[in-house]
Amino acid sequence: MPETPGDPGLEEVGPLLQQRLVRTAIPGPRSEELMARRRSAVPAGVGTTLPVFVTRAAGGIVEDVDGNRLIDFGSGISVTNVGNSAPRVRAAVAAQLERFTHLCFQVTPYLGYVEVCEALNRLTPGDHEKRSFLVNSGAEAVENAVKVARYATGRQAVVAFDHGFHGRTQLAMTLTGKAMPYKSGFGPFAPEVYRARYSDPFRGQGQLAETLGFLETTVGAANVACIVVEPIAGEGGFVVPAPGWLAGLADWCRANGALLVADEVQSGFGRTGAWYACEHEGVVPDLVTTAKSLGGGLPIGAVTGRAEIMESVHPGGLGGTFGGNPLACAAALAAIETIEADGLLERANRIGGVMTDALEALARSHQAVGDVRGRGAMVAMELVGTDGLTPDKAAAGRVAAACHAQGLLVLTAGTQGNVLRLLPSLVIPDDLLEEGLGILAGAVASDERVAE
Ligand code: PLZ
Repeated sequence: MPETPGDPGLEEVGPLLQQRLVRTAIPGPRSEELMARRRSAVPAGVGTTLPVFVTRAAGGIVEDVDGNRLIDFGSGISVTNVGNSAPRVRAAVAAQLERFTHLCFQVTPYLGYVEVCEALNRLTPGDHEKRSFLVNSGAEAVENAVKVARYATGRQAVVAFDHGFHGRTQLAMTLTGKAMPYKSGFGPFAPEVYRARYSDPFRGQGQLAETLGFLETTVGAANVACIVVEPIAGEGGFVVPAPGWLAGLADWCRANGALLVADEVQSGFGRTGAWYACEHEGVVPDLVTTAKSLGGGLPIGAVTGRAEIMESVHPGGLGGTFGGNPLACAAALAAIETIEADGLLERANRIGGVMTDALEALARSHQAVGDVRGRGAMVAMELVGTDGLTPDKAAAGRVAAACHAQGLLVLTAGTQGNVLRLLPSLVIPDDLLEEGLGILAGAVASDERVAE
């Protein structure tokens, strides 16, 4: 246990030494060998951000087969907010493993599933009566939220946004706003999906009036079942909408009998220093999707919504074989307890403050950093050309590669691929956070020298 809340000690993250170590080229020879095996067994369509094979991971470190220890600023795309070796999660899963691995909640219920739903009903925004049900992934959560919204409203049109990412299944892919690599060649897409402009203050796009005008004119207010929106666009580049935009959508939905679905798969579950990113805007959505960090590393997703909306669906209309798997439920309850007992929301804000200060300092000294944005521990910078606006995807790729070579795992993002996003676990030790930010700053500085 950490001695002070939000200040995890090394004991808490297990025996894996919380120190960066670069012993070989990255990837090293063993990883190269395993990558060759991967290439013969797994299609290239499943991408690889950093081709190192991992043996252990905890706190702020991933250790690879060549003995390198990398600082992890990705946390499995914000899945391991509580760390990828959280003691409570490990213990809860081990205990559940002794009892049973699976029953199927629709066949015979078990308490863990109900407890996760009770917790989500408590933690999601709004104090109205709610219901939740559990699925296996973010995409499945989004698909189900739309199913429920269509059923409850008796309407078909679904509105999504550019910069949006909602998953890789048919409907979730259709809702996603970026062709390559997510949609190109994978059509036809699901019908009755309309795409509006997302609010992007840096580029001055997507004013509320424009978005609402689109809903009224192009879609038709009476046709809209739901608006599916990320409170902060995740894969789209951590775009934080202009203040009031999200609330404007919520008001419009309420006035027009449509439902607001907040896709909090990436932004939720403590990442932004609140349980849900909507809270920063005082917005209470009708339906909320949760996945990623909900399971403390195990696969689980959820749809939470107003009781009257969720109860509209007939018995048997919702579910799935694996949804709310007992091990994943045990992990989720332990992840919730960890966030609450260890003060990880406060820790997300502290981490976010450190990251934002570092990136803003970089933006002041390097013209290539066009924008720094985010909330809590969900922070990104956009790399741009000499005009301060044109997206520079190549620069983002070079900076990420330079970080990887020095043992810092960073992720890119952005509709134009020019964003570097920081998503460390909320239990990353302070010194690793600082060290990683130093490596990133060095990579931006040397890249600018190359570019000149
Ligand atoms: N909604 C907001 O961020 C997943 C995608 C990684 P699944 N984001 C990471 C990739 O390249 O596929 C995501 C998200 C938001 C939905 C999803 C989908 O969640 O658990 O990947 O299905």
